[in-house]
Amino acid sequence: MTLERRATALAMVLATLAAPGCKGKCNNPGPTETCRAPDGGACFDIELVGLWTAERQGVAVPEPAHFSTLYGAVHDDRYRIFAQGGLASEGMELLAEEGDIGIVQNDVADRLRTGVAADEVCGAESIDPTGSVTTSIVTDTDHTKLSFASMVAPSPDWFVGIDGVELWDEGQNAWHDLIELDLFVYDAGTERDDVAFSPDNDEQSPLEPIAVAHDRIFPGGPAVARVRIQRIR
Ligand SMILES: [Ca+2]
Ligand SMILES: [Ca+2]
Repeated sequence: MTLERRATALAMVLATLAAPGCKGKCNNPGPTETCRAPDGGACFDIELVGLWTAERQGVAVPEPAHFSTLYGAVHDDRYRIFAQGGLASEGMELLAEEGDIGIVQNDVADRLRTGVAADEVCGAESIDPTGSVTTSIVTDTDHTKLSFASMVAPSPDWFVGIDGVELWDEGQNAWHDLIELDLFVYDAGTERDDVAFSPDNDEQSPLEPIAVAHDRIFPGGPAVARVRIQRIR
């Protein structure tokens, strides 16, 4: 790393540390006691719970199974982390194949700067198959959609995630207090699945649309994880 790069990296770290409220920091999940929502805004805890066992799924759990860094954003309708039926972005390809959030995180940083996103979702680096992680977000009424993704690892290009779940209850004209969702496995359509639970497959060429692949991977199996989105403030 050059000195210049090091200085830039340090500036980014300091900018993160200086962030106000309960703005999530990567790999630093935690409670939201200190979260201060803006007027009309809200703070939410986001808990991902792994439910991945051989008993539930009827398929042996590979070694070393985990869910990769939980990453995403709370945003307005100008952002999508992924779309079922659409092609994966470069960032989603990297996240789904390697568990690497780098490109998606840079994209979210741009969205934070330009007002498209209000906060990032950033959980632990690795979540055990039956482990859990809790992270928090703060948002306002201009940014009511929640999206995130996490690689199902090891795998070719499989992930769990949500795409623009609405945190604002239009009917009640209020924030939702609690949303719980079952998570099923998506295929990002970027790597072939010739060897299941292996990262060493050929590229998918041409790319295929993102699709739910849960029943192919875990025939008849229930959700592999669950997310609990709870309003704190
Ligand atoms: Ca695939
Ligand atoms: Ca690829």
